[in-house]
Amino acid sequence: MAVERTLGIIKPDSLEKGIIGEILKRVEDASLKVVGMKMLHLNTARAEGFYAVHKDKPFYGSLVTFMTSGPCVVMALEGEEAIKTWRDTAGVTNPEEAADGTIRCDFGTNIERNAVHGSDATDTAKFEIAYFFESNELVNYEWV
Ligand code: IDP
Ligand code: MG
Repeated sequence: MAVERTLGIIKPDSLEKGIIGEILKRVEDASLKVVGMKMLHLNTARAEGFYAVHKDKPFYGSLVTFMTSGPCVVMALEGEEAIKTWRDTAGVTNPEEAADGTIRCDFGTNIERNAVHGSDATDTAKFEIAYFFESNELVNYEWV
């Protein structure tokens, strides 16, 4: 196993529900360490750029509208197999299909308003972390 970093987002629907803390608890319970964190209210251009891979999908416009509808929390998360660990903790895209105990099962509203984002691969994690964080905004510390 290898220590990796991944990009997580606590999406605007979660902020509306007042569950930032509940989600951060899931992060740390999954042995994922927050090594970067900031609150942002994405504008259209920044949300479009982040989700550019989906620009030809039918849900792209609605997704961008949702992601710009309110603030979010972006997080760089570090841990063993962080990319898979965070996606497993989040659950599959559609909350109706997400396994019991996952964030999306417990807190997601629908396939669009699904509580959190997680990078899906090494290259996307690198791109997505750099999309929101300068290298000097990422920290190192040890859990003791
Ligand atoms: P992921 O977040 O599980 O990786 P993606 O397929 O990368 O899922 O889609 C990005 C985001 O777009 C999802 O998290 C969700 O918010 C939204 N989304 C995905 N599929 C649909 C859909 O079929 N309808 C509406 N929104 C969708
Ligand atoms: Mg994805």
